[in-house]
Amino acid sequence: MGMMATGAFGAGQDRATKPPTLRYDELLVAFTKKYDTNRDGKLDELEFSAAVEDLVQRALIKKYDINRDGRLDAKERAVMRQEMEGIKRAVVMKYDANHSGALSGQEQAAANRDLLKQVELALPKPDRSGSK
Ligand SMILES: [Ca+2]
Ligand SMILES: [Ca+2]
Repeated sequence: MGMMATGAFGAGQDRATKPPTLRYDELLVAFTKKYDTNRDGKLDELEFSAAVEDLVQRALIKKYDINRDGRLDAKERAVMRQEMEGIKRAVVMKYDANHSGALSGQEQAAANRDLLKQVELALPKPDRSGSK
């Protein structure tokens, strides 16, 4: 579906400077830390959904912010909404296991999980040649 752009994690500040080179596991730790709202050291379903939502949000702004002012105005939103409708329909069709026409919590969770997988795939691979 191609909406998860690389660099979704680093969106925002430091656009001009070169992206910080984080190690993969450090990235995951930072990711968990950032979205672990109840501070139990791991991401539960709710925190995970919020994390995915945030990442998607950043990716969307990156993708649809045509005039690059950092936010989506009505026109940019309209373009986004149109495309999102199509994506949403495709996602529902794909993950709607019980064919209810909508995603239940469980189906949504499966969709989110796949989404995060895509994010991970977009990230630089962990360096296996290095020793530790
Ligand atoms: Ca937690
Ligand atoms: Ca804009």
